[in-house]
Amino acid sequence: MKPAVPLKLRGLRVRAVMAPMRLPLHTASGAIERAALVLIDLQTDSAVTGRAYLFAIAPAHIKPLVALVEAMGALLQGDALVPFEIEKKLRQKYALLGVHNLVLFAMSGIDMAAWDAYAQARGEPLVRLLGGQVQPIRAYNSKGLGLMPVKALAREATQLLREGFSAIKLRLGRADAHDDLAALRAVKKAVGSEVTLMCDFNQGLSVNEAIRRGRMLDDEGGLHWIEEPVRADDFLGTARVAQALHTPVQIGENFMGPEQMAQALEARCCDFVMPDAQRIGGVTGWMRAAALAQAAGLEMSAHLFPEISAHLLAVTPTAHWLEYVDWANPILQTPIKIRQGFAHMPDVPGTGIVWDEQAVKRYAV
Ligand code: SMN
Ligand code: MG
Repeated sequence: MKPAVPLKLRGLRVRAVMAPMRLPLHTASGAIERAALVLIDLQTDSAVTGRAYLFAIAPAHIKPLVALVEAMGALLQGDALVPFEIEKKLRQKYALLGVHNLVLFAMSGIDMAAWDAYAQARGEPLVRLLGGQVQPIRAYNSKGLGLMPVKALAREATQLLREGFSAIKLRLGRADAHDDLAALRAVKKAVGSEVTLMCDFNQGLSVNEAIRRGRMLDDEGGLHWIEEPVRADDFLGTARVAQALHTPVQIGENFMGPEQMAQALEARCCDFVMPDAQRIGGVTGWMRAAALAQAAGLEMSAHLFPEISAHLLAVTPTAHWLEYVDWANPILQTPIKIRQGFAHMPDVPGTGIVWDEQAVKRYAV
């Protein structure tokens, strides 16, 4: 029997793991070799437990992130499990500290776990609860292809396509622009012209250098988008870059909530947007961001979190690409399935996130 609704929030259990990554990620703004994940179990007054994970980027950020989620859990204890009300309360309580960065990550994690519980309690997959339907979502393989020697890049690119994808993303932003060009050429040569190829500078360039390198990439051709060429919150600078280039400029993984995305759209600074569930405000923030993208007529992709992003893109009017990484797979009972370049969300109640408890123990920190 389904539990009575609304449920009440009994507490949050917060744990952390350092999960192994099969391919490390070397970006222009630092390397990631293991996945620092914060796991949230949102316990209710019924048998339902909502689950979500956050990506702390580096081990040093785990402690403060866990502390924030726990502090918010204490504030919410006994409250009704109503995601919009939880969001309203947390935004009000954290107004003086500022709803950005780690605070916003913690709020987003709780929001995602709350929606998971909310959907489970109603016996529906998240996508259906949001008014959409279970469907395959077009995905690119975003693992690997970091700042590494050109020979290894070509090999890795073909290997990534063999996992069932026809789109991949190359990290750029080497000290010398010609080395970026050599990397792009090597990958293009290895994969052919049928493959969709994105690139990501991870905020590594100045505005002037981004225009210079972007023009070089324009001349070379074959890129689907140029991602985060300059500092993520420099919307005026990004706008100058986008205006100077033919290749679409993509940003959005660092939008801090829909309110900051609105500022980026106001500045008309990019051609595509790709919010990140952990920074945009979870499911609640994503739905607001999706409306902004629709109003602006911009294609919207997702950054990381493929398990929940698949549900979210299925209810995004201008849905574009899902970014596939397998970083949470080592601790998930049923990782999201990829077939012929599409992510398949599971038709089970909630998001489908269930921990492999033995693995969680193995990688616990
Ligand atoms: C990225 C940034 C930070 C963590 C993981 C991945 C990268 C991406 O910018 O878009 O994949
Ligand atoms: Mg990126």
